[in-house]
Amino acid sequence: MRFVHTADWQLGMTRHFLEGEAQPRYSAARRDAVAGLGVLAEQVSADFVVVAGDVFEHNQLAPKVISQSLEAMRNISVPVYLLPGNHDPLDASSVYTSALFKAECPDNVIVLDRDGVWEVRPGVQLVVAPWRTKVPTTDLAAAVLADLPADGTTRVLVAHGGVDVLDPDPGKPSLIRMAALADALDRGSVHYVALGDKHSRTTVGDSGRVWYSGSPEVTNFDDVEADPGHVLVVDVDEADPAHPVTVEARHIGRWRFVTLHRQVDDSRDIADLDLNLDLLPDKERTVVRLGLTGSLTVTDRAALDACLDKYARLFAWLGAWERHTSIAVMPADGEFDDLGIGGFAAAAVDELVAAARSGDGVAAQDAQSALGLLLRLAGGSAA
Ligand SMILES: [Mn+2]
Repeated sequence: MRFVHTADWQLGMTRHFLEGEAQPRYSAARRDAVAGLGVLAEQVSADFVVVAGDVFEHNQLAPKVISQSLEAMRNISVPVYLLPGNHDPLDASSVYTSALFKAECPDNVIVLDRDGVWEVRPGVQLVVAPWRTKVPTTDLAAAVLADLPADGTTRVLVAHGGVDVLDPDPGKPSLIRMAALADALDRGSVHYVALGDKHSRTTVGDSGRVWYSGSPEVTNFDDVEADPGHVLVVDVDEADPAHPVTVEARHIGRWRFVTLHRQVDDSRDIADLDLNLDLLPDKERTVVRLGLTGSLTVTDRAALDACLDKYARLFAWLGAWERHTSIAVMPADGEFDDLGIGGFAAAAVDELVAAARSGDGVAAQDAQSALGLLLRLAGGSAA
């Protein structure tokens, strides 16, 4: 038996920093990832696709998002099982019970809206634990695993949320307890655990049978999501009584969110940064967050700004990670000698240099900005 395990599509999600045409392109890429699963499912002859929660970003979606999402799922020719997660729980306002969803839901899409066992075909079952509220007060997975027999049926548990061994938090009663999963696997009452919630591909424990697939398209920076962009192709050997599993990750994501930390103290460092940015492929599908620290002359600061302006036009987004960015700007001796000005203007420049060097908070910053602008307008080496 072979199926595709995916999760955390979070369709309808927006990223606040994406502006203009980047946001619709990103949304379209995430729908395309879903539609692309049809091709993958066919390639690997998967029997079905299971989405382990957070199919949608939330329950209050624009009608267009619901229609387009269902259309993408229609392109997957095999059954697609959707588990409601913490973002899209089966509460009174659930997207899954909305009139539009019900009217347009394709025949191959099945919402796992009932706890417990769902038969995929004789001998193969899903055991599911849908979220009914955003804050469950129990371990939903443990509840559906209790009393499940080991009777030779091939079973896949489909659940959503954190596992206690990865996110120990005694104040969170909804955490999935690894002991309950391990017990069910040891007994042979389930053979694979398809989890959702972590957007990074992650295996839990050492059985090789418990996985978070991660999100098929990146949703956050690399410090939060180390390994997004995958779906898992899972094989369960039904002929072998132990039902061994094989899990193969397929990378299908096309966007990247990367963080670069750089020390910039002179023009060489800026040239290096420029080269690094230049070499990043697929700029229109790449989001770059920069953590820059260092101390620059006014000329070099202007060169850095010009470099960042250039790449901000090329990447889907490029900007500073404020928390990790701190650049001091200090006018160097003789930096403004070649402007070809004298008299009143030269005296004003001297005053600005003195203010910039004073380090006196806002006034110093304003002076540094004014000097940088002056160099750029004067067409100095920086520009
Ligand atoms: Mn979640």
